[in-house]
Amino acid sequence: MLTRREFVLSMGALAGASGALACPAPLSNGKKHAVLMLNAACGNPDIPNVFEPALLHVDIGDSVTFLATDAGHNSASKKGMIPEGAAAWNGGLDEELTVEFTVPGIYGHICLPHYDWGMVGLIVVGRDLHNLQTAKKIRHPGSARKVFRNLLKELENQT
Ligand SMILES: [Cu+2]
Repeated sequence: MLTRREFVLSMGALAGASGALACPAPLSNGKKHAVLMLNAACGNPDIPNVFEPALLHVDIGDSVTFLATDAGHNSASKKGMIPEGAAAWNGGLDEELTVEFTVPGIYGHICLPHYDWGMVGLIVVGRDLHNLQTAKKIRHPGSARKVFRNLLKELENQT
């Protein structure tokens, strides 16, 4: 069992050693998960500004650390796209933020500087899709519309 610090260090080393363009190994360690904030998609440099993974399933009570692998990104929950009763979050630029997920459901999150570019992601807690229809109704600017639509479609296809 790794401590949180060791876990984050290993995640950072992993991302650093392989470079932003390589696909990292699964970024989960038991109840702890990591999402990389990247300037370009893993394995596809033509897609700029991404969360990796963009769609992540975790169990109730798990935590997710958003790692500032590349500079200039943040993670913030998207209003209307988190379950009722869940706490919103809004990380600072380049902040390594850890969020604990105790309320089951779908969580949409965005990078504020690159929201228009489609730097968005979904975290699903406890395989619970009760707020799927609510989340689908939220409107988004620019490329975020398409990326969220594709992620939500991918999620629906998994079930
Ligand atoms: Cu960004």
